[in-house]
Amino acid sequence: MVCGVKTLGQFIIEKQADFPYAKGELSRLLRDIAIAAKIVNREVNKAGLVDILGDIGTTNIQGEEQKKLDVYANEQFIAALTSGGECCIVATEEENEIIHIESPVSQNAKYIVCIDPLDGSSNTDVNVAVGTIFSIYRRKSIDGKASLTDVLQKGTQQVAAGYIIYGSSTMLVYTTGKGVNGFTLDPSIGEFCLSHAEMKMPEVGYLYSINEGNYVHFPDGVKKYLKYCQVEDDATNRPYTSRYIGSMVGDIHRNLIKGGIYIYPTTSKSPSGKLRLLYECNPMAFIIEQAGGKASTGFERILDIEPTELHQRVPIFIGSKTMVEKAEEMMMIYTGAPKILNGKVEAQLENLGIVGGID
Ligand code: AHM
Ligand code: MG
Repeated sequence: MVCGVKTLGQFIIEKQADFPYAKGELSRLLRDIAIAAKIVNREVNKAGLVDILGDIGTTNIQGEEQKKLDVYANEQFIAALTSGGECCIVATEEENEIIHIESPVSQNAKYIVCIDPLDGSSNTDVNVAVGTIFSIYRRKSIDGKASLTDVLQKGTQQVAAGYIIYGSSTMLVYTTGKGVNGFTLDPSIGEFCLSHAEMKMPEVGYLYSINEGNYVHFPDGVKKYLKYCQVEDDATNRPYTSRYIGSMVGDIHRNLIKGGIYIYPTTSKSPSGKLRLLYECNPMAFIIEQAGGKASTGFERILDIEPTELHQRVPIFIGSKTMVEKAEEMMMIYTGAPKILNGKVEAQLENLGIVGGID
């Protein structure tokens, strides 16, 4: 081992002391996820070489059935969580129903994992960063078989959350509620090594990330916020820079490091937004809050939402605290209750430096 390098495994064991009653189960669960991530990383990296990108059901030159990477990633994470023994239910974005893990080693398992195995997978065809997002809860029920009720917990109940970004380098970033740490995969030793200790998101940012092609479908609050981002104002360093990959992990990872906001709002076409509360929004919100940022629906904190369905979608505004707060203010004024839309709004609009209409 190279002197001075701290691997994810070493770090996890060291941090186990933060949880006085921990018996190592959570550490082993994180280790299982990291192992699957390395396998998925290998396939993502060689995807172009082996033509793994073909449609499901087609046959490759070796006569093997092709699997798309998102299907492959889903299988790898489920397999790792099944053999690891610490997880009783996996809920994955790829499956309609929860998966009960009933292997003999999992009989006393008390953790629930919600996972988006390969987010932004439409980007794999074009060699752009994709990611895995995961969220870990403790089951609430004491005995018997864990159920959907154990999965539908508020984001505040997460015991850990993280993402893996398969990019120009591969990183695993996670939190257990005591700050955020990032590990870069060193391919020469096959280990995630601590590279970004105690990550903090800049409170003020200058990047905004949103699919602006949907502009006509956005609520007025979002339209007004975008105009705010685009207006020239030297004092607040506007106009801000627009950056959108279309891969949530990539966009949020960049904004976490540089400062910025990522928005996927409701649209007239997707009235609940696009992104899933359990697999995407809650874990990202936990990480970003732990790094000093903020995550909301525009009106309420993401982590406070009581889930009602497994694949529930919510709008999300996530990133640097001051940017999210400004967007929330715009949502409250322009998309909130109509009684707020009065003469006072115009005055606030002027204060914000917005000139002209929103269309
Ligand atoms: P997916 O889970 O089907 O990959 O969708 C989630 C992705 C996010 O990573 C990304 O930010 C967003 O969808 C992009 O959506 P759009 O193409 O509508 O901008
Ligand atoms: Mg996704």
